[in-house]
Amino acid sequence: MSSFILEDHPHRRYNALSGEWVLVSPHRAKRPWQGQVEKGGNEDRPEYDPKCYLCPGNDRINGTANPEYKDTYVFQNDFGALITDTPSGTVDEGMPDLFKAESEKGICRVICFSPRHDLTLPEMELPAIEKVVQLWKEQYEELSKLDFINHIQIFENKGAVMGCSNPHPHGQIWAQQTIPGEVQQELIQQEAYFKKNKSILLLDYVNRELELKTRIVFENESFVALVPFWATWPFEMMILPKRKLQHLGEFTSEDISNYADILKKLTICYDNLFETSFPYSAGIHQLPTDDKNYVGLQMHMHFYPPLLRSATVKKFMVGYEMLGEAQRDITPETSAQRLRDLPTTHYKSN
Ligand code: H2U
Ligand code: ZN
Repeated sequence: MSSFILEDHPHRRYNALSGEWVLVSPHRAKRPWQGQVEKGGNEDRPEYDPKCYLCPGNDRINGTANPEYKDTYVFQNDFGALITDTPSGTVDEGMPDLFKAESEKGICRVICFSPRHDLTLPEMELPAIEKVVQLWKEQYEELSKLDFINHIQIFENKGAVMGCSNPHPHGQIWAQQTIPGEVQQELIQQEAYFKKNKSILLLDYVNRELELKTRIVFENESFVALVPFWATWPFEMMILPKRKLQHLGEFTSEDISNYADILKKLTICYDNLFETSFPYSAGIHQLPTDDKNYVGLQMHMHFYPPLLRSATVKKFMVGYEMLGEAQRDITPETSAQRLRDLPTTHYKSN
């Protein structure tokens, strides 16, 4: 029997950030793919859609009119999952170990990235993307001052396949009282790592990745975009800072430009992969705003895209993944190589 190598043999990889494992089956990815690689439904959208509730000047569903905004625009979500005036309380159905319900307060906002209905982040000019990053920073700073807000989740849900209801380029912010589960888990892992190693998990990680180079896709002076060692989704990526950074409030003007730069590069290569507007859920994990000291925490952005083989063939997290644990065929190293090999200009601009 030959000796174990990652590229060839089934194995499990540990996600040091979440504490979960993923089953990797590279021998299956070696099956030659002779099927078609369909291109996506690249519908041409107008710059302005009179029926879009996010376009400048249009009425939203509740009748409020959007201003004639020129770059970004943020408003309170008219159907927010969280509201500010929830009455405080708990319910336990008489058995507190089995039944726990706690009231939750929060604020949900929608951010339009551009007045242009037809654009997405990779198609926007760098200065326009910088304005989005600048707005994220301002929103984090503003919401962090509210006493009842302890966690701020900035995210983008892109593409109909991800349940996004409107192609107008936009993201969301959900700010709330409690630190949500995914973030709690990552905090526990990062603090435990710091306690053991006296260093920051994601900084140690990115420094080693920069030496190895196998999973790096892009880098600039401040940030690295890579396919994590423990990636679950076929083309999952992360943006990581090269130095200690805990939240957007610490961004210098150079960081803002460099963040816009890496966001643009990453989203262009995603679109180029299957020559389609690449769907994903992406979001920034950063310092909770509960005034606690999280010494091991490093901010980062996750990109979770569902596509596997073409603009229409997605990876399903079903069966074994639902009942056992996540599984992938193509290795993260192969995914990174494929993403690195793509042209750096957007396919639509050719
Ligand atoms: P999606 O990323 O899920 O498409 O989010 C769009 C958000 O916009 C959604 O959360 C909000 C929805 O509640 N929205 C408004 O706030 N006002 C509207 O008039 C329509 C949609
Ligand atoms: Zn629009």
